[in-house]
Amino acid sequence: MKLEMLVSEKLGKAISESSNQEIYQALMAVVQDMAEQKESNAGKKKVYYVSAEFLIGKLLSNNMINLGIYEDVRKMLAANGKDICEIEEIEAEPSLGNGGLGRLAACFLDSIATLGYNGAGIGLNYHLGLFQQKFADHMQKETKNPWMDRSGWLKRTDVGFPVSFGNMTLQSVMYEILVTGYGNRTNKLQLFDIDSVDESIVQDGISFDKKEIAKNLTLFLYPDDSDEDGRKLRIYQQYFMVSNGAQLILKECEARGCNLYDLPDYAVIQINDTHPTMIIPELIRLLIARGLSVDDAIDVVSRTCAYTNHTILAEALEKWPLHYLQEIVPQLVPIIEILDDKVRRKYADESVAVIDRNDVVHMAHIDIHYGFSVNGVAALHTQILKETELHHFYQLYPEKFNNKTNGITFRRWLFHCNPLLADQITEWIGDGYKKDAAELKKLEKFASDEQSLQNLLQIKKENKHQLSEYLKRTQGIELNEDSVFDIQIKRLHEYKRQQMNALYVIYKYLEIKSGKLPKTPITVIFGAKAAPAYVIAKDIIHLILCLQELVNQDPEVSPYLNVVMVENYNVTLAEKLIPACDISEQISLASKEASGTGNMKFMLNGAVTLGTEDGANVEIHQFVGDDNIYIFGAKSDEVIAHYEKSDYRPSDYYTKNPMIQKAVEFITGPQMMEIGKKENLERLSSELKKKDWFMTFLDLEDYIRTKERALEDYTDRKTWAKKMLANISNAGFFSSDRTIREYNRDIWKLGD
Ligand code: H2P
Repeated sequence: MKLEMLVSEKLGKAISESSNQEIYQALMAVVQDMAEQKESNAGKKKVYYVSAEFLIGKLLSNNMINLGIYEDVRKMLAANGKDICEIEEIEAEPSLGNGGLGRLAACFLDSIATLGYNGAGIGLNYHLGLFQQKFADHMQKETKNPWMDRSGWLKRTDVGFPVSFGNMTLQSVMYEILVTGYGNRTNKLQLFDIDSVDESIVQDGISFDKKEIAKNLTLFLYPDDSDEDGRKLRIYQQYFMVSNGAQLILKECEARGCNLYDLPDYAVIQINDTHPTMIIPELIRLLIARGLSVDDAIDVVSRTCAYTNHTILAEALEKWPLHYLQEIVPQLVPIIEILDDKVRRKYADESVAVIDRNDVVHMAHIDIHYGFSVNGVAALHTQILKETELHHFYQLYPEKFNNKTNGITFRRWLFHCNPLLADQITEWIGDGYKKDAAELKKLEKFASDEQSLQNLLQIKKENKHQLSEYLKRTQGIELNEDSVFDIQIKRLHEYKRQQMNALYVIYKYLEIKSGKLPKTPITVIFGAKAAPAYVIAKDIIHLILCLQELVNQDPEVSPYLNVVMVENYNVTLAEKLIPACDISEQISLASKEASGTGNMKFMLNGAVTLGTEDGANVEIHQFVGDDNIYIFGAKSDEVIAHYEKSDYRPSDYYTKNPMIQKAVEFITGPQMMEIGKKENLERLSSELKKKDWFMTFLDLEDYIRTKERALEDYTDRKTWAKKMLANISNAGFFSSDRTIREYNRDIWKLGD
C-alpha cells in the first residue's frame, strides 16, 4: 500500500491510468529516493575501483531486488493491470562496457555495496557507448548507441576538476549512478565527462574527427586505435579518467582527515587492467604539487595502488610511445622518467624497465613496480603470470602476487534473470543461499529425487520458451524449443575461438546432409560484437551469418540443426539467453582466457560446460568433477610450449586430417560463396590455413568428438538433469561476494 502511494504520488495519477513510460519514470524516482536514504560514507578507508568499463546492465529491476521491493512492485503492478517485464523493457541498457572486464567491474560494485564496504567506481561517461551492432548483408555494421536519453539513472553533480593536456585544459563534470547493495548500503559509480562533447560530429556509422578532442573525448568507449590519432585519443581519455579520479580521491580523503602522508589509511585504488595506470604518476605529481618530496610521494602512492591483470594477450598490455605522452601529458613525463630511473638503478634486467630502449612506456610495468599488489583473476591465470608472462617480476616481488578468482553477482545472474529457478531453490533449501551462496551445496541431496530432477528440466523448458518468445518479438528469430540450446556468447576474439564452433556447424551440416541425423535437434546460438577495426573477427561474424542463412534455409538440415546469431549482444540479452542454455561453450585456447565469467553464469543457471582447461573452467571442473563437465583439447603447458618453440603449423593438421580439410574448404566452397563475400571468406580461410594463431585445428577433432558425446548424453534426460543440479549446487564459490571478501581480506583491508 505504501509503495503504491509512493508510486502514485510520483505519477500524480493512478497507476492503472498511467503509461508504461510514466510508470518506469515513477518507479525510478522511488528507487532513487530509497537508495539515497541508504547512501553512506561510513568507513575511514575507501576502495576506488578505477576502470575504463562498467557494463552495468539495466538498473531498475536489480535495484528493486536489492532494495527488497521487487516482488511487491511486481504484484502491485499486476493488480493494476501492468506487467513489470514490459516496464523493464523501456529502460535502455547503459553502454559503458565491452565484455567480461566491464561486467566484472559491475558485479564487483554490487558486491562491495552488498557487503557494506565503503567503495566507489570511477570511470568515464561515454555518450554513444561502445557501439550498437547491426547486421546487414551478413556483416557487422556499427552505429552509435545513444543510451543516455533512455536511461535516466545518471545524475549530474556540481563536482568537476580542471584537467590539463599539452595543448589545452578541459573542465570536467562528474555524473553519478547510485549502486545500492542487496539489503545494505548505497555506494556510487562516478563517471566523468565534459560539457563540450558534441554528438553531432559523428557521421556514417561511428566515424568522427579524432583530432577534435574537446568534442570527441567521451563520445565512445574504445575508439578505433588502428591509426595514430585513435591511439592518442585513447591516451586523452585515460588521462582524463585518472586525473579526475586522482583529484577526487585526494579531495575526499582530505575531507575525511587525511594528511596525504597517510593516504594508504584512507584510500586503496584498484587499477583494472592497464587503462588506468596513469593514475600512479598523476597521483605522484599531485602529491608533489601539495608539498611532498618525490620519494615520499612515490612511497605513498605505491602503498595505495593495486593492480589487477585481466589478460596475458600482448595487445591488452598497453605500451605507449614516450613521444605520445610528451605531446599529450607532458607533465607526467618527468615523473615516469624518475620511475624508470629508480627501476634501472635497482634492476639490471632490461625486460622489467618502465621505458624500454625504444622509448616505449610499458604501463603494466609501472603498475607492478609501483603498486603493492598484483593479482590474476583465476588460479591458472595467476599461475601463468607467475611462471611465464610476468615471471621476471614475480622473482623480484613474490609477495605482491596473489590470485582472486573472479565471481558474479547472484542478484542479477540468478534472482533476477531466472526467477523460476531461484524460487525452486528457495522452496528446496530456504533462502539462506541468497546471503550465503555456499549454501547452494545443500541442493546436492536432491540428485536422487526424480521429481526434483523433473522440476529442473521443466524450468529449463520454460526458460527456453521465454527466450524463444523474446527473440521472436525483438529480433524476429524463431527457435526450435525442443532442440538442445548450445550457446557461445562473449566478445568476439580469435582466442575465444568462435571460429571453432562455426567449423563444428559445418561438420554437423555435412553429417546431416550425408544422412547422419542427430537424436535431438541442435540450435547453435552465438552473440558477439567484434572490435570495429578487427578484420578477422568481423570475417568470423560474416562466416557465422552466412552459415545461419545456409543451414536455416536448407529444409533437409533445418529440422535438425539451426544457427542463430543474435544482434547487438549485451547484458540484457545475456540475462535472457543464460537461463535457457543447455550447453555452455567455453572453448578458448588453453592459457589465453584469463578467467571468463560467462562460464560461471551458465553453471549457476544449470547449463553444462563444454570447455578447455582454461581460466576459471579449471576451477569449475574441480568443483563439479569429470562427470558434470565436458573437457577437451590441449592443456595450457602444451599450448605455451608450442608458442615458445614456435612449432605449431596449422598445415600439419589441415593436410593430414580430411575432416578438418573438408570443413575448412567448405568456407570457400560454392554454397558459401553464393551467400557471402569472396574477399571475407577467402581471407578467413587463408588465415586459418596459414596462421591459425590460436590453434583451432589443434583442438578441433577433440572438440567435435566431445561435443558429440555431450549431445548424446543430453538424450538421457535424467542423467543430464543430475549434471545440471551438480553445476548449480557447486556454483556458490563463484559468487562475487566471495571474490570481494578476498580482495578486502588480502588487498583492500577496509576494516568495518
Ligand atoms: C577479460 C578476460 C576474461 C576475464 C575478464 C574479467 C579481459 O574479459 O579476457 O577472461 O574473465 O576480463 O577479469 P573479456 O575478454 O571478456 O573482455
